Amino acid sequence: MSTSPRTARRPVAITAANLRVLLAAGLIAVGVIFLLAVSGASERADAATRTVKVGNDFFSPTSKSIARERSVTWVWVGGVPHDVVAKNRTGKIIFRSKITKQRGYTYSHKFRRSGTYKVICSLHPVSMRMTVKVS
Ligand SMILES: [Cu+2]
Repeated sequence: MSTSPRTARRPVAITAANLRVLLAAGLIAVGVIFLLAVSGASERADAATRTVKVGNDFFSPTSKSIARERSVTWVWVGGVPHDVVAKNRTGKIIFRSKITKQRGYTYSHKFRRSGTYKVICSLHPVSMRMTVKVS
């Protein structure tokens, strides 16, 4: 009885049909990569518009409008100690960063509820005030 197992695989012949399948797969891969790149770029652009500078002694800009479930990122640029604090009407702290003078330090807060948030620096509460409007 001849039961020689076929261990060697036959090489796949390069036919026109196989080339079409390869070409289609390649095009799909290129398309997916392109879409990922585009969505990544728009995410970054969107994030850039939600950045606030923490300077001496100012926030810039002093007003920000965003959608719910979005974050605002404060970036320290001044080199003098500041913080970022938001309180509600009753004075309860909603969020607060640490006090730091470190340039390049960032603090982000994700806004889950719509409303108008008053943000201050607790060290310079008169000159450093801003508003985040969440819709
Ligand atoms: Cu300050």
